[in-house]
Amino acid sequence: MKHLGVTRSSLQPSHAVITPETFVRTALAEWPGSAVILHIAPVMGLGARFVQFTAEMPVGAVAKESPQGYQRFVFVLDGEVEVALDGDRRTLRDYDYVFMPSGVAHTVTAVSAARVSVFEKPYEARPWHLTPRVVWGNERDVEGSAFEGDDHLIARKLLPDVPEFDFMVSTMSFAPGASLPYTEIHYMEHGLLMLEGEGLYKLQDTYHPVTRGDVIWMGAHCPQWYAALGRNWSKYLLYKDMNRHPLTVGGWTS
Ligand code: UGY
Ligand code: MN
Repeated sequence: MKHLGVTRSSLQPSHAVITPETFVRTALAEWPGSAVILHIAPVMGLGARFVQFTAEMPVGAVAKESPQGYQRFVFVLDGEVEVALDGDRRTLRDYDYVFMPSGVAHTVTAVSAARVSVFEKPYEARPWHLTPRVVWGNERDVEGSAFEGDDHLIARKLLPDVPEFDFMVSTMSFAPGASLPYTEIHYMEHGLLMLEGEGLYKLQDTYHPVTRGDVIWMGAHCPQWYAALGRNWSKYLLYKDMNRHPLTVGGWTS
């Protein structure tokens, strides 16, 4: 796909498909020694209000919390990392994850060469809510539910679905041939990483073939629909902001 600059990557006002042949590795001070592929960030200028990146960590690399104390969600793709926070120290591997609220000092240390998928977001506090708590889990231990009644389309919520949390990370698993029941349009935005399988993502007016390793950003109100192709189930990791009034998201007030 690299031949003559050909790529499936596509950046549009309402969405972006970002595929591995266009990934550029960079360095971040909080991730010394790791190669960071910054997929989605407000600097895109398209309205994204969160950050999604992949960190490729050599053995022994140690990452610190994000600069402004943003909330952070870490999902292990390959290898093993040790996460230390609040006197707790846990080894995470294969589809293990941890959510750390704003201001929780922590380190992420690569016990072996590891790849992690990370989402970060400033917390949108509400005076009447408690702040969210630390959450540990493994995607495979999370009970799935049939999405809108379709048992060939399984949704797993990796975080508590309560108002203290201002974003959700979930996985959506599709049997070959299964699809979202209709084209969704909603004010919440998405960050997506294809974990398994392949299919067609319809974004706005374009059908994009997508496969494992691809990243998608869907802005607010981007029309979105997915259908799984191939012979195996496909699965994606999905960030979505939630539980906040649209006139206050991103710090806007009316
Ligand atoms: O719930 C959702 O917003 C989800 N079904 N969207 C998506 O998969 N693009
Ligand atoms: Mn959606």
